[in-house]
Amino acid sequence: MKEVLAYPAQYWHTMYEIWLFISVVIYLVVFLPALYFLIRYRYRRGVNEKAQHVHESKALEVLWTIIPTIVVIYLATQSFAFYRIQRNAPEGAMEVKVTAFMWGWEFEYPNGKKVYSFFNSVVNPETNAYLKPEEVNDMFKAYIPEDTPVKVLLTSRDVIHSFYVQPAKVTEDAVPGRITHMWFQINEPGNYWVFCREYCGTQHSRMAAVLKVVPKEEFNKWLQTN
Ligand SMILES: [Cu+2]
Repeated sequence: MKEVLAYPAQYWHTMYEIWLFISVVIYLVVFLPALYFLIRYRYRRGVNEKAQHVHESKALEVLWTIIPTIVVIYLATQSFAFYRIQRNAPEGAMEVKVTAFMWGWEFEYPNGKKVYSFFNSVVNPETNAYLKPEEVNDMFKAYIPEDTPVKVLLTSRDVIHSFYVQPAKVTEDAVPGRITHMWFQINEPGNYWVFCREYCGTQHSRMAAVLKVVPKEEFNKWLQTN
């Protein structure tokens, strides 16, 4: 296994860890003193009969205004930085045009080669149950070179669909009459699902495709064949 399976999933993963860490720290900073005060100043007959009335602490108020502000600004800017990275494909990314239709996907590669995946190419014709991605016939698979950023130019032939690359944890709407874009990169060879993520009619639940990630030489060889 490579260290990073896919982008931009890795950014969400990092972001998740940052938020988790900060949340846990805030939780402890709030909860532990609260627990301490709860016990320390609990009601005891004859000892702690009345609550104390404390008026104003400038230092404390400044502190608990400034620290959360810094934390929030950090989370916002860090999230926005990751958002920008995942919105803009790295330079030199391979461009693939993807056209969604009821119900399937068309992939067009830079040299004009096309691959079609239909709703009935991802299921077992007898049971109508989903196949495993590696069981899908290779002729319906969109080959993708490993370790390579892929920029997807996306549109639709009929209604709104959404192109969801599962391992990369990224999705983008495919809108008729418009071209939208997204990018992803998968580092580990294998078979990965793409699903439609916008309800689009009867076969929406089977509107899937398989990305077959292969080493670059194998991809180039495949690209040259019809
Ligand atoms: Cu769809």
